[in-house]
This record gives sequence, structure tokens and C-alpha cells, in this order.
Amino acid sequence: MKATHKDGDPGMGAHHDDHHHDQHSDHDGDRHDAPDGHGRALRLGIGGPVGSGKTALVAALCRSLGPSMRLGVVTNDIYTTEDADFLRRAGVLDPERILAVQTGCCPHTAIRDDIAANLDAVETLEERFGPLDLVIVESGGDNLTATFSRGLADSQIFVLDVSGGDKVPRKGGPGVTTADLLVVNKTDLAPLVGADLAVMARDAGAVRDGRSVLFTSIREDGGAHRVAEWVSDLVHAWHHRNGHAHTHDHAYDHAHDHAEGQGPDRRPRMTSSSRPRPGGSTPKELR
Ligand SMILES: Nc1nc2c(ncn2[C@@H]2O[C@H](COP(=O)(O)OP(=O)(O)OP(=O)(O)O)[C@@H](O)[C@H]2O)c(=O)[nH]1
Ligand SMILES: [Mg+2]
Repeated sequence: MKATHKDGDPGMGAHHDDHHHDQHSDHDGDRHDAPDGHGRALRLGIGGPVGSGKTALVAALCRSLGPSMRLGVVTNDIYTTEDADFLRRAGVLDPERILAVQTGCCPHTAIRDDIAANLDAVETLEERFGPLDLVIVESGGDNLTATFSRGLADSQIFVLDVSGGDKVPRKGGPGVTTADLLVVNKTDLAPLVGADLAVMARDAGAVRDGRSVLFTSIREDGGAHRVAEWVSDLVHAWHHRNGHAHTHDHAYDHAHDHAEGQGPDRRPRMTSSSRPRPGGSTPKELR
């Protein structure tokens, strides 16, 4: 069964009866190996606590990457379609390319344990608008343990904000430690809440085993610029890895070796062009 759309609202219930993705419905995220990526979009999961700035990041990524990439977005809310509505109103993407999943349960259930409704939404976008380069799946706000099944997301960004205090990265949890990119958002609020960004950077570095961390103030214009660069690198690596034909309409200048064998396991890396520009409002990468 394809996901249901209610009253013209493309909201999708996670709890429909006919789970044609039952093979993805067991309860061990690690067993959900991503299917062969040949011909399909990179699936990027964005998770993190309630209100940390996930939707703001999705909006910023759509604005930055939309001109050069074929995008789709899936949002998750418990009972509403609030995030999808916000993104449609913001005009960051063709409204039809934004689908809402209503989880009706703990947000992490729909991105980790029973991913059927989210997979339906991703596949619906690809059927309607494909081929796509990138489908972003925003999780509902959850706690520090929430991570995406690898059967749903090829790569994951975890968004924290500074308002929970500078102790949060030190507390770790799978979202903080294992996400491919950790974003620490709302740096503009750090002085107001007494959060020491250097402490957050140090602690995040200690628990993340070299994985990337970016500090952002997404509310500022261009505040997610470096996250957009990271994602752009990731999508291009994805195309190379899977042998997709794609135009080299790179939104961002980045280290990009077209030689065979360069793509597969290359982590996106910051290049000289992605370092903070003097006088710019780009967020700081503190590691
Ligand atoms: N001061 C400040 N506010 C921000 C920043 N980024 C986002 N916000 C605000 O924080 C609030 C929550 O942002 P959202 O993007 O809705 O957060 P979210 O993580 O998607 O929230 P849920 O989906 O409800 O979990 C909004 O009022 C945003 O405008 C930032 O960098 N600085
Ligand atoms: Mg949101």
C-alpha cells in the first residue's frame, strides 16, 4: 500500500496495516543494511532533540542546494504535519516535493524500528520526481539515543543546540557519537545560556572518533553554509560510488578527485574553500 494522503495533505501514517516493507520492520537498526544505491538518491537523515533546529537546517539546505541538486524532503511529526507545512510556506522547495509522515508514536520508532512509512514517502518522491540526487528525512524531535536505521538513511546528521548547556556532547549517546556529522546549532545563544563552545568542541571531539562537528547559527543568513558544503560533498561522493551519471554542477567548490577509486569510502572533508571566510557569517568549525 502506498502511503495515504489525507484531505489533500500528504501526511503519511506510520501505522497502516499493510507493511509492504516488512523486511525492514525488525527491531535491530544494525541489521537494516542500506539497499544497493544504484540509481537512487542519497538518503540523508537529520535527527536531534526537540527544537534544536532540524527544520531550520532542512530549509537552509534546500535553499543552498536546491539550485544545483534534485531534492526531496520527508518530515516526521507525531500528530501534525507542522514541519512540512512550515517548509512549504517558506517556499524553499516545490511543495509537492515535501511529504509528511505522521508517526503517531515515539519519533525514533519511525526512523529506526518500523521505517515502512518513511521508506514509502522516500520511494513516492523518487517515483514522482526521480531521478533525485538527495532525499532529506527529518526525524521528529527525540532524545540523545535516536538514530536512523541504515535501511532508511545512508548518512545521518545529528543536530544539538547550545541551550541544553555545554555538557550535552560530553553525555554522548548514539546520536552524538555515531552520526556522520554533528551540528551544534544556535551558537548565537551561547553567551545567553553560558555555554562554552570550546568545551563542547573538545568533548564532541573526544567521543566522536574523528567524525565531523560543525558549529552553526542557522538563523543567520548563510548560517548553514558549511553544512551545505558537507552535504554537497557527500552527494557527489555518493554518485561516484554508485557510478551514477551526474552533471558536475557543483554548488560548492570542494576537493573532488574524479579518478576511479576515490569515491567509495571518502568522508566529506573540509577544504580550504570551506574554511570560514574573513568577515563572513559562516559558522565556525571548531575542530
Ligand atoms: N536563536 C536561534 N534560533 C534558532 C536557530 N536555529 C533555529 N532556531 C529557532 O529554534 C526554533 C526551533 O527550530 P526548528 O527548526 O523548528 O527545530 P526542530 O529541531 O525542527 O524542532 P522539532 O522538529 O519540533 O523537534 C525555531 O523558533 C527556530 O527559528 C539558531 O541558530 N539560533
Ligand atoms: Mg522540525
